Amino acid sequence: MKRPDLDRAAIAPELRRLERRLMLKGMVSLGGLAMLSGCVLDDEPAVERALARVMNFTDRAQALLFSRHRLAREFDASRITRPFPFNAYYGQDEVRTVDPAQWRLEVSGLVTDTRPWSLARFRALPQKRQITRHICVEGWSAIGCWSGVPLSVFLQHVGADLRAKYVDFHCFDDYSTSIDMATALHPQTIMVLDFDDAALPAAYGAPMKVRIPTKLGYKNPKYLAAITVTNRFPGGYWEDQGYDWFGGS
Ligand SMILES: Nc1nc2c(c(=O)[nH]1)N[C@H]1C(S)=C(S)[C@@H](COP(=O)(O)O)O[C@H]1N2
Ligand SMILES: [Mo]
Repeated sequence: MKRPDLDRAAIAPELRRLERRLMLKGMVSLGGLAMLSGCVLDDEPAVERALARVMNFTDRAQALLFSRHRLAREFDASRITRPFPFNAYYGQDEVRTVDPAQWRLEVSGLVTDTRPWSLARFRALPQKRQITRHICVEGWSAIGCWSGVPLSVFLQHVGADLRAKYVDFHCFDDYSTSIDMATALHPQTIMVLDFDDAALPAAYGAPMKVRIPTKLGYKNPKYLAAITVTNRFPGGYWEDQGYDWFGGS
């Protein structure tokens, strides 16, 4: 393969910043990206386009490798990390709370029933419990115990079009993320009400978070407020800033 040009002398300072960003994310150098994408990278938009092409390719590869029947590893209770770490795009002193009795989950998009859901309605459904490892791209992981309603059960209740491509999550701390339908239907993807066998604490996403042990930490939304089933690519808070969209763990 002919190595595409990368004229380092012509690289503007913005590109150097971008290259640092790529390296920090443990991805590739600009030269590596030029090789992978077969593009000439002479300005920032060209680099962004090339990066998008490579990430798009790895997302498709990850989606092909993903199996609804391959389970994330589960652990013995003795392995639970205590205290469990807190993380968000802000500090723990800024955690937002809502009255659990007033909270409702908004439902929209490709569903037949858009009535909002109360916590009581989720409590009335059968719950699943898991002890799994949460992996954050910032370089830490922790094992926790979560229980709740499988997302697949909820999607069936609201008459979701299960052939739709995406499930989009919005949170009341202005966070968002989205997943592919195969992951939404995965048996370990659950709408969490309890952490460590007690009501989910504020720090970890009260009153409801979605636990997806087959995905990296940033794809596990806390403080859930709204769910949309859609065919339009939804992105997310970190994904829109360059984190990998598929984000498999
Ligand atoms: N609503 C909301 N969900 C979020 C985040 C956030 O800032 N807001 N951060 C994500 C990231 S990067 C991580 S690592 C986990 C942290 O979850 P924890 O506090 O239970 O460890 O939440 C994810 N979900
Ligand atoms: Mo994270």
